Amino acid sequence: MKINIGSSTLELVQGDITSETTEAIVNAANSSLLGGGGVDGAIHRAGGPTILEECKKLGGCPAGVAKITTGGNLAAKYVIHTVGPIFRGGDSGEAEILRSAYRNSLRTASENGIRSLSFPSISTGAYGYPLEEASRVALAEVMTYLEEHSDIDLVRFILFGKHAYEAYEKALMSLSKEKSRKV
Ligand code: AR6
Repeated sequence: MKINIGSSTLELVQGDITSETTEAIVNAANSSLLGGGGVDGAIHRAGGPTILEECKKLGGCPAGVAKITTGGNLAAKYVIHTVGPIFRGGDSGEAEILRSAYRNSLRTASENGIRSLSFPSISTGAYGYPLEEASRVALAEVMTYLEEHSDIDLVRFILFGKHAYEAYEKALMSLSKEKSRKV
């Protein structure tokens, strides 16, 4: 599924983010930035040891913040590492931290002249954020950023499996409807 926001495109794809050809891919890391499981493990395995070498020099990354390294052996030129919230029921500021992880990743892309980037579904694996809620937060934040900034041409969400893809598709359809009603 694909929608246009101003001159930018927002696209949902089912797949593996390590084979993405956008200029940057976003990693759902942990605060140490020293690797882990899930999408983080997959990115470090596919990208090779130079990504970890660069991460070691970054001094970690608090939840909601984003940092950048090169892409090592990946097709993507850069990896933007961000850290989502650990879900603790929803009343501990998780949504704001998740919004800020997306916003700061997009800002990092803009600051580095990156015009296309791909996101995984941050926090919805090991960190336990329910997919239905996380997909709305993620898409709403990216849509707002693209409405306000024209420097990024393409944002893709790479959803790992049918269940994640369908959750994002449902959220995007409902958010697009809500926006068109407001216009
Ligand atoms: N491509 C795209 N998405 C993927 C891939 C892949 N290759 N592999 C997994 N996913 P998670 P989190 C999806 O656990 O919840 C790590 O250990 C996965 O199905 O990777 O933010 C870090 O080091 C899920 O939908 O990240 C942290 O300690 C989504 O990516 C912790 O996990 C996120 O799942 C971060 O947890």
